[in-house]
Amino acid sequence: MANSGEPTIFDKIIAKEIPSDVIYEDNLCLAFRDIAPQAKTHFLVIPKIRSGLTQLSKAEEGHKELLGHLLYTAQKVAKQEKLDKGFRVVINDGVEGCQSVYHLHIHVVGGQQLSWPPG
Ligand code: DGP
Repeated sequence: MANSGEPTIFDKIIAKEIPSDVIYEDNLCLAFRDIAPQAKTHFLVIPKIRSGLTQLSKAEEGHKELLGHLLYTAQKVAKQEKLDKGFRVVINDGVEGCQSVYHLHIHVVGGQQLSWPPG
């Protein structure tokens, strides 16, 4: 889907209008398990208020603090999930980056040996 800035499925997850397996929540962000896990552990960290951040490449100066918080939260929840041997953080951006939901999200995958490079 193109980047329209329209509400996405993640707005419904934030509003608890559709169920999700939430594993962390604070005033700024939400972490929940991906519906189509690509590894033994796969969760997403998303801002609760999208504030123009449909994708990483739309980031502006004013988003820096939120971006830092999301990344900090990703590693915090990785620890909570006991990904002690390592994990991978991915942000898909745009069409060629295979982004499908236009509400910024950080993928965290792990819980098994990963390979590199990705496809
Ligand atoms: P991306 O391709 O980077 O835009 O990743 C979007 C991810 O969102 C994808 O891995 C699947 C996940 N996803 C899409 N819809 C839902 C949903 O309704 N619930 C959950 N938990 N995850 C979803």
